[in-house]
Amino acid sequence: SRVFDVNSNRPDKDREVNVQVLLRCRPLSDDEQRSNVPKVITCNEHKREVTVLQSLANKQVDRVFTFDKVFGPKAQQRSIYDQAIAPVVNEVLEGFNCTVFAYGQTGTGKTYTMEGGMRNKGGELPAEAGVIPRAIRQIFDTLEAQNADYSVKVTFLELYNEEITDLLAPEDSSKNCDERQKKPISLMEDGKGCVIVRGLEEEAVYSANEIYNLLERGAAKRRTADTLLNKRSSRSHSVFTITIHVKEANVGDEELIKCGKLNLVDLAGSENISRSGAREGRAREAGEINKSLLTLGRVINTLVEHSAHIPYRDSKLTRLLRESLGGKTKTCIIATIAQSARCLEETLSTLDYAHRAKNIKNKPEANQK
Ligand code: ADP
Ligand code: ZZD
Repeated sequence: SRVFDVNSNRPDKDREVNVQVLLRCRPLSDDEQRSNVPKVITCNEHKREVTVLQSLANKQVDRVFTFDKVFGPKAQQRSIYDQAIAPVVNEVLEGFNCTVFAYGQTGTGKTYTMEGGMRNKGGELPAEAGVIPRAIRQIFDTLEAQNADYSVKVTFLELYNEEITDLLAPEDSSKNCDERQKKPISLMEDGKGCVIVRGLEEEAVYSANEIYNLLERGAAKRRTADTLLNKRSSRSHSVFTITIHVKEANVGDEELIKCGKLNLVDLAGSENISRSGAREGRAREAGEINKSLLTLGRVINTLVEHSAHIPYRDSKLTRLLRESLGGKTKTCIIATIAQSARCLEETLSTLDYAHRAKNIKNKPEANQK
């Protein structure tokens, strides 16, 4: 029996869309260039192919992977945004929920892609600005030009060791550092199967500049946490969410409100769940197993294998992003890799993971009230 969507009279299957998977390869760093490490990656943007090639006496690797889009080492922040992310943000403005994940080994450019760097202050966005600041600008530029009533809210959280930190929580100077961190944040189900993050600061914002100030607060807070705990950033996930409500023109007596949500997720380094059993054993002893990242991988596997039980509930990250994985959200994954032979093993594991994720299907639905 086929299920029909009452709104469109189309078979349910027709609404299925695959997760979009993009691949970005960063250029060699100055250090890598100086030490003359061999490159093992070639990107063909036109054919959307990545080739991994290494010929050593005792080890041959020659593999080709195809993705929805491929961005080589010369690709600029702006061109990735314009080609791959701007269409996603347009969907959010049309009332869809969308999620962009960055996945890859530490040091391959997840944060550079999602956040970017900041050279000059104020006014224009720097050329190094990443997805988050560009999405904010596109959203406000569009909303301001539409001349409609709208509201924009943002949240910014970090998930480390299955604990959520609110990166936007205002500093309370009357409390010491420990107490400040202890504001309880919990995940709750709302009865309709949606997860709500309770205790999270949700800021209403009225201009792109106002959000940049919040980002600064968030980035500063994260840096403090970083110095308190070494290597935290490679093991933590950060989730920036922007929610938009737009009041469309009145249709008769009824008010039409479009609501769209954009999640921008910078995942922990993929080396944290390396397949090597020995490494996992040692990591587990050190309490370093990244439950959320491990569960994300399992959720992807079970979705792709069409298994009956999908272990969403096994971690905070997968509870939080459940709708993005097999649900009603449109999802895009940016897999990041480096060209260097030194990264080969992790690169192959990232490419396999990303390639498998191409098979996930979602059923996006616009939210209209
Ligand atoms: P990750 O978040 O995956 O650990 P980062 O975003 O911190 O990696 O990137 C590691 C370093 O490489 C940073 O210094 C960053 O500025 C640089 N980098 C990453 N991607 C690029 C790129 N495409 N072009 C230029 N520099 C990059
Ligand atoms: N990647 C930098 C932050 C870091 O790791 O600290 S770059 C962008 C998105 C989310 C948070 C911060 C930013 C970032 C920034 C830097 C410094 C102060 C505020 C914000 C940024 C970069 C370019 C344009 C806008 C914001």
